[in-house]
Amino acid sequence: MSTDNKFIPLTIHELDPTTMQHKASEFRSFMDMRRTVRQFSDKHVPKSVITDIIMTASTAPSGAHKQPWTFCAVSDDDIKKAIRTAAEKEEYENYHGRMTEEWLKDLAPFETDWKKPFLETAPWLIVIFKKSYGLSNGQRSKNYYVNESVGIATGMFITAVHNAGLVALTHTPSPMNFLGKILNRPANETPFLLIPVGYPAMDAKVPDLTRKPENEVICWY
Ligand code: IYR
Repeated sequence: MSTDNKFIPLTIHELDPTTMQHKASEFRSFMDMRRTVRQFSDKHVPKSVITDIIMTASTAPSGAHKQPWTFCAVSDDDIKKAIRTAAEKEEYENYHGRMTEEWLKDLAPFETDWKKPFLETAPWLIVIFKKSYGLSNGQRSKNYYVNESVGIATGMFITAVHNAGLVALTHTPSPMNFLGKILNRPANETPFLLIPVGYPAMDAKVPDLTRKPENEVICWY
């Protein structure tokens, strides 16, 4: 079938099997060192690094290539404070009645609570918004597989943060509608995740976790 669509040759170079195995194993080990961190340093991280990390995330595949995401990068102290205040208000309610006993028990090993100082300490708060539909000059358009697309972009974002030698926290204040208000986002954008990014605090500690082994994660057919 001939169409008027424009296609260009794919540029990717095939690796020899030894190099392939080496790179796959090395990257697995590197990614296995990624940890979610809750104690941040206030050390400066250049805007250009954050730009590269976000634009890496934005290479993610998306439904019909709509790229249905916006990454809001916040370094302004007043906005960070406003986000912290609003998040702590919701989290206080979550930890004092809105979360089930089972949920609180599942969270106990992580020693989280309603206080979120990292929302002011971390040099950058990245608020990822999903675009449930497109909106341009008042015209609505359809987006597809929005949660899948933004979830993949978020995974690539977290990977890019780790690759830059920085740490991140996938934070889920709930409900998150205050983020759209504080950041003055348009009606088609819904907050997806709030991710502080920076250096870990000098004394940062992480829970002693293990990851599931291959036989619990992979089914071969
Ligand atoms: N949103 C709360 C609670 C919380 C929920 C899950 I699931 C976690 O893995 C961690 C925390 C908070 O951010 O504290």
